[in-house]
Amino acid sequence: MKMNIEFSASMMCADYGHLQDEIIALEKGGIDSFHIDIMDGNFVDNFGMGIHDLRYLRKITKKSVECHLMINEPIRYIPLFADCGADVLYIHPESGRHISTTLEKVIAHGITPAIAINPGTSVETILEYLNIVERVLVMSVNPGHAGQVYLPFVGKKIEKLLALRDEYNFDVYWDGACTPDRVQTFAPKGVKGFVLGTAMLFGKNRDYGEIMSEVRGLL
Ligand code: S6P
Ligand code: MG
Repeated sequence: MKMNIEFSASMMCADYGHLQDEIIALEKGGIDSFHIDIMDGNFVDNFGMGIHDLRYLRKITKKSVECHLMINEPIRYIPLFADCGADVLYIHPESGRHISTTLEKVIAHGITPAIAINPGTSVETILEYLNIVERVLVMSVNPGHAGQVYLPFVGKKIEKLLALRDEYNFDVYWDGACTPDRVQTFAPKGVKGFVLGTAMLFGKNRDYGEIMSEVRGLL
């Protein structure tokens, strides 16, 4: 039986000269959702996408739009993200003082609560949050930039997290340096979804549909 895996396009890697065409081509190519990397130049050493990008995407697509918040004190901005139509919010445990309060606020605004963990953050650090979240986004590269090298020690952490799914009821997602062979290895283990960026989807001069059907063919 085919696995039902969710593939999300990392829009930070898209061609900004033709954003609407990109969204349409990705949808036609079979992408399941859109991933927006929001950065504040402080939590990470970069500026990614922002609230205007979220508003624009929300206007163009009916698919799920998830926001990965690489910003300090995200609790301050939950109503703003709700107002702009975010479907999922990924929160980093290092980004504020009261992360479980932040996650409860996400739920109160009707958004899917999710946590994102850096390569250097342990499963133990986020254990209690597993009682609250529906998803854990495992970063296989450090946050802040596309096109980085995969950190292989993250694989062990993914296995550890997967073993906790029944007890805590959440799904594991992958973000960073996602290649077809990593999908082929980790999807059968139980990873539910993958964020696709420059390693596999963007800047390849290939039809998105072709890439997507190739990767789905591996499952
Ligand atoms: C990194 C960000 C990611 C990247 C994605 C890019 O801070 O959270 O979502 O955009 O990893 O993919 P790739 O294939 O270039 O690593
Ligand atoms: Mg991301």
